[in-house]
Amino acid sequence: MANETKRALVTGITGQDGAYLAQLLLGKGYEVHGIKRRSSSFNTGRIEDIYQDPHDPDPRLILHYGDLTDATNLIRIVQETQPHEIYNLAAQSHVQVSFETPEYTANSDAVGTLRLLEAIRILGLEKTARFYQASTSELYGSVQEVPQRESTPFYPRSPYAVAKLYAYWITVNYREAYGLHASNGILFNHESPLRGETFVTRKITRAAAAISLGKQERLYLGNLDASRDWGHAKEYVRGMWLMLQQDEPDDFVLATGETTTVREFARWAFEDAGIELEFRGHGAEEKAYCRKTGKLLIEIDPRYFRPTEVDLLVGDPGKAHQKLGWKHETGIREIVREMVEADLHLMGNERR
Ligand code: NDP
Ligand code: GDR
Repeated sequence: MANETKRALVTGITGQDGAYLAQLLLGKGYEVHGIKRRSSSFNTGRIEDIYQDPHDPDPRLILHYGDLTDATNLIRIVQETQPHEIYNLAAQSHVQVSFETPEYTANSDAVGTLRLLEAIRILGLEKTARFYQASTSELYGSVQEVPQRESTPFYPRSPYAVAKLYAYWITVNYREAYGLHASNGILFNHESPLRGETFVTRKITRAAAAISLGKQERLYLGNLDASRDWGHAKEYVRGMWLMLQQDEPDDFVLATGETTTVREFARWAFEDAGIELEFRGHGAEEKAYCRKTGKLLIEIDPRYFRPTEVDLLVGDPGKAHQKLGWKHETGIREIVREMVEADLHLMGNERR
């Protein structure tokens, strides 16, 4: 394989992490194959900058239609692309939505991972293809230990997390049973201007930008007390790549080691959009007002409360630091600023 171009297959390439990972791999000279779903509208917005016309003489980014719920399709794509590295990032990734669509979530996130692993085995690629599984800090769920590390017991608290628990263990099982170079990245929340609009960080930064520009009146949120360990997506995809460059497969936590409440995140985002917030009240009655004008800007809508919540996540990235040389660089305050600026810009106005 000395001079052979490395080929990577990325499921979920149209998502936040898929876009950053594809960019990283292309920069390293990889030929990148991505699986995208058929959609009635364009779903490749995040990879527009790196998109290559399939008519190019030597395209380095090649997209294939596919779905994690379709085994024959996955087998065919793996057979056609013969990847050296497979990054399984595709998932129904919204925790709250998983309470509404538990069966679909299990099908894509749990059984979908199995289908991809089976494709590798059926095609006899166990010794040539390396596998990355997008595992999650949601596996820790209800707090068992703080900070959470690789040895912390799992206690999933949503259909999403339970599906990801299966995916985690089937990845470990294929490593142990068939000698596959398969690794789990247990990634804590990571954000960026490419973050999906319904996750809380992006929902807040978009609203802060829109409200400051007079384009939105109010923001409705759920649990403001939830605490998350938020890092930058761009740095986390580098950690994924590093895991597949190791001689031995293993499981790693990627996190910053710091945790922030949703309330604090909102306070900073509005501050960066030029609005100082004042929070008053408690629980479902809590509200946030503009300190200067007294205008009500944030209200609680219990619709966003989850049937079972994950209250506190804070990770210990010590193993990744020691074995992969990976460490986060961007702090949460800087991430908030970058996201708000990007949303102000998107809404047609530079920072005022
Ligand atoms: P996104 O929701 O932004 O992207 C998910 C991707 O999966 C999209 O490309 C989506 O396609 C695709 N997808 C969804 N369902 C299917 C399916 N059935 N078949 C094929 N593709 C599908 O997620 P992120 O980029 O934020 O996360 C990447 C992975 O990492 C996910 O597995 C997520 O669960 C996991 N994770 C994320 C963390 C985070 O903080 N971001 C933390 C820990 C784990 P489409 O664009 O068409 O919707
Ligand atoms: P999470 O991300 O569930 O941690 O999963 P999300 O941003 O959806 O929620 C974080 C916390 O914020 C609280 N919250 C709200 N959440 C949303 N989406 N909308 C709201 O209005 C709102 N108000 C408060 C939530 O209750 C929660 O506590 C993300 C996903 O990327 C997963 O795929 C990934 O595995 C984990 O991060 C690590």
